[in-house]
Amino acid sequence: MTRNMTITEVRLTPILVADPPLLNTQGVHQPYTPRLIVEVVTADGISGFGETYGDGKYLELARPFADRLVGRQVTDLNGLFTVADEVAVDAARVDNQVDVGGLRGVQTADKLRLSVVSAFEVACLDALGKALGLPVHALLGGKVRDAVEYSAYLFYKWADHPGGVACEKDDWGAAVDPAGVVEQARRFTERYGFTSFKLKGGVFPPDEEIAAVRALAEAFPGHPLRLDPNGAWSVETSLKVADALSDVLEYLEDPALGTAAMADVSLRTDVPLATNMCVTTFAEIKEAFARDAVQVVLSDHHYWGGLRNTQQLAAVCRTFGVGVSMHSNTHLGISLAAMTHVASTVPDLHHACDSHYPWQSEDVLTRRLAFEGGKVAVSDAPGLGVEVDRARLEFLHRRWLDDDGSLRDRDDAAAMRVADPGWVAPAVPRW
Ligand code: GKR
Ligand code: MG
Repeated sequence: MTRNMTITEVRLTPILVADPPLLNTQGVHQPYTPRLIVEVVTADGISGFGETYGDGKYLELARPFADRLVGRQVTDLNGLFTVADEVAVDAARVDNQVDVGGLRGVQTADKLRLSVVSAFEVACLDALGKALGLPVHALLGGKVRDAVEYSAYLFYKWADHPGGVACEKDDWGAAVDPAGVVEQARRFTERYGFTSFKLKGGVFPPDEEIAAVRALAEAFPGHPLRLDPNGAWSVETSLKVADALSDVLEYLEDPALGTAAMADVSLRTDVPLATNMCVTTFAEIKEAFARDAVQVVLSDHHYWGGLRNTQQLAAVCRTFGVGVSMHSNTHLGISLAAMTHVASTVPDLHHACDSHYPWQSEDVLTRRLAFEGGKVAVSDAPGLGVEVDRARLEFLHRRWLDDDGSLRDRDDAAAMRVADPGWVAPAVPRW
């Protein structure tokens, strides 16, 4: 049978999804977070879906990108990068050195483009897989494991969003001290079976975060533990924390900001350092690896430019004896499916991947993905193996349409100012 895999239509649906009041060094998550759902439709009427950041700067790129895709083939994955090169980035969007909302390092035009490419690449792979009757992992060369392990992503959090705003209420309660963090971890294990834990730090003075990790180590002896302050500490503070937790940490993630500072820390500690902030593009790899600044790179298909680039990153890491793990930002089930497919194909994945998914009570899927024993089973169904609930998608899009604009760009510092009007995102190093 001849298939027509020409892209005849591309639909972009920006949405707002409920997000709990999770704390990080920049502030607190807003009650709703923007995401963009990308749908490519082929001449045969097959739809493929992808998901990425939904802030204005991504939408501005996604629209001209989508227009250029019509008439191309879903098989032309390399061509997506050519299309990306043609899409201009507003210079004003990339002058900030640290991406406040994403906490993921220096923001460049290329990085913005790649974050958009990733959603289209995933959508094309989903459509291609459905057309061929093959799962996405098969299009990537085939899975080497049947399930992908994820870590419990622990956050300091408040019970409610500040300011009494009307929004979805979560049932996790507050976690602002070691006991609260341990209780949150317990609930993660009970609900999802996670056995490895990551605490988002950079929120409280380092001694308090050391105490929280110590409490986790006591409550879950022998389990892999990570702490990630998103570059909030000086080199000296990073070394102090590394020293205090050296016997319990699997790795310390971005204790200090940038390759130079990470290299300084790395030189003076045996605790492995991981990053999703100083190695976020291929161009940043050479210096970081040459200086032995990091021992683990957290891939993220959203900002590395898709699933195949993630495989390439893993190959480079393997070549240099650097480990691979996976970073996550707020995301829904389409992205979790994509993360799981690509992670299933990476041979040397020895760390549990991060996922914010348990924090999202809303989704655009008819059936949410499940964690069992801390793992997501790798689907063998065609494409990503997920089905989009169009009514849910429309509902979440309606919320985006109805928003007065205040939530369409993620801004954790603005959310924090509701509780603390004088708050400005702290300069780094904070401690
Ligand atoms: O969602 O608050 C958050 C995280 O801090 C996120 O923005 C980071 O990008 O989770 C991420 C990380 O590992 O750095
Ligand atoms: Mg991180």
